[in-house]
Amino acid sequence: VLLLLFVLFVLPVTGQTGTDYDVAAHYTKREVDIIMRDGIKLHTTIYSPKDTSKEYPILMSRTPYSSRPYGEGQFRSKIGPNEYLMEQGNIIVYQDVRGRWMSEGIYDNMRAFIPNKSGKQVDEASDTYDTIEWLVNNVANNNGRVGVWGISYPGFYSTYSLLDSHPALKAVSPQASISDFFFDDFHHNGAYLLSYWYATALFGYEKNKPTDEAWYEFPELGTQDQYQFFLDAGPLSNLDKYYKEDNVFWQQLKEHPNYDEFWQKRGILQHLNDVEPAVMIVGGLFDAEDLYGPFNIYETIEETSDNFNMLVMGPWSHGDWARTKERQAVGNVYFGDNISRDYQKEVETVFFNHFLKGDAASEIILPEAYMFDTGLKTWKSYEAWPPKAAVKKSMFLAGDQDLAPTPAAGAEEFVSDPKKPVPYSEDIKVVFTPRKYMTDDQRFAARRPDVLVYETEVLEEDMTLAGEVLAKLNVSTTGTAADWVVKVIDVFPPDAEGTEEMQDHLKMSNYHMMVRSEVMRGRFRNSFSDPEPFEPNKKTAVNIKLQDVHHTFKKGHKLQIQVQSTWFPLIDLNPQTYVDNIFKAKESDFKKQTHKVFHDSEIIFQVLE
Ligand code: PG9
Repeated sequence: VLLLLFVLFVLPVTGQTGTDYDVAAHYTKREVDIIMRDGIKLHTTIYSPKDTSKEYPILMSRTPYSSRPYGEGQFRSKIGPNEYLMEQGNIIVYQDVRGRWMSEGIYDNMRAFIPNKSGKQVDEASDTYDTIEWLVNNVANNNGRVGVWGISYPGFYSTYSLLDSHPALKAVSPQASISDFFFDDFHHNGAYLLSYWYATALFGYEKNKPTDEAWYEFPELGTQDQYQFFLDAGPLSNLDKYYKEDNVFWQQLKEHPNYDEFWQKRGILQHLNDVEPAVMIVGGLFDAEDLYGPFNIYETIEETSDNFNMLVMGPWSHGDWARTKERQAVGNVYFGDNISRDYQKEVETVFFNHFLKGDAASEIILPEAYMFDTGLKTWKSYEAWPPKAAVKKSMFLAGDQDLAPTPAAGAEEFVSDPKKPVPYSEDIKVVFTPRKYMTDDQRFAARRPDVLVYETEVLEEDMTLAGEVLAKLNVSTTGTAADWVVKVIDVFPPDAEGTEEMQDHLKMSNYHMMVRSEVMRGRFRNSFSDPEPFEPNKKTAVNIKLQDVHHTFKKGHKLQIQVQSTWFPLIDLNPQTYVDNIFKAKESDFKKQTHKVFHDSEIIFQVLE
């Protein structure tokens, strides 16, 4: 069962999918334990090209998901960032981060960076520095230049490598990188992602010795129906029985419901100053796990550093770009063929070759921002992101079904019932993390009385959104607490057809494609660290910044906004009466309330003229 869970839930996260490249024929494998400055040994697997007539850069990925398999002669099914880099020949290194799998030490989720370390003080930056120092001095045929890459948590360790970076580190590609667990993965704007509850099993338990056997257990829920399971479970405290006391991360999540020092010190954006290595940030525009990270890491480095820094955002879900499948689709929506392979060959390989093998001072043939238009289904290059030509355009939630250029008086209202929450998808199964809902058809939601719908007339010409979407809601509630969810939707025309490539030949007639979505837990509307209740029935401003989009709404389509207050079980239920800590709310705290959204609520788009 554990192996099945690992294959089903964790393997896809790391992008390690099968490949027909014969690794053993071209690489020798060596496993070493590298000693860090505090004496802890980190287990490191080194794949060196068998052709020793040349020198090669070192490409490293540091991971909490295991640098397995172990044992002589065994090779990972896919050892490199992509097959082109494997075929060219690079020294490829994987390392179990401190406290995971075969490495020693104690694990700490999103371990906080320690500025100005001294003596035996350690963090992921010092572990990376010490590892690179050992590699460049002990691995044969290396050319003295090192690259780091990684997807998701390995993306976070890639970003971390930029801090107090080793002089041999020349190119880093943080991909789907976590930047802050209060906005990536486990929370979105303070709302706890209940759909991640399962993942605390993977990251909550301490192992007591280096091991290549899973030491954690996923809870056995007895059903695949995740919506019903969590609805029946009720308050979050009822979930404790599935996790033993020693699930450290589950305890930490419950004890830190606000953006307090526990989360703040683990955020990495605050430390991204004067970055020296070249950086290529990669992410998926439909990445349900880490979308905040890529955009904010790119933007922070742009603001604080003069290094080469580029952004690549494609039509991908979490980690899609590392796979070798031909047909690229997210959920029901098909985007084209060979998109990932073309990116791997023409972007990722070019980036690493330029800075690790070529003349780094020469002009690189890559744009500042390489962005996929998820409406036109084509790539575009920009000199800046967001593009300088983007201009603000306001629309207002001006009435029933009316997304208008001007506000109106009055408000729309709906009853929000925690006992009948809005599903986040029509296909909710027990998953390690939510992954495929980001382009789902939202018609099911549009037809619910507790989802407010506003849309434009049929567009008479294409409209391209390029950049953030800011929802400036004016709301009220009969209660004292509420969550607010805003969804941006591309409504396809009645005659839209599915594509031949779509095996299910799904007709896209009237398809309500979700383009972007975000939640704001209302208590955090003025501060993530100092939450406050709503005053019943008082008109209150709630601003929600939705992550950037790059989407052309084509002529004949409509742009639709949906507003709702539950999004289950993607996020946990809000009791809708104010309690200090929702993780400790009681059954009696959960109450049906009537919410209002006023017609002067504004949605500010960035439109490419
Ligand atoms: N960011 C992803 C994740 C982190 C922690 C728990 C579950 C998922 C990832 O590393 O894939």
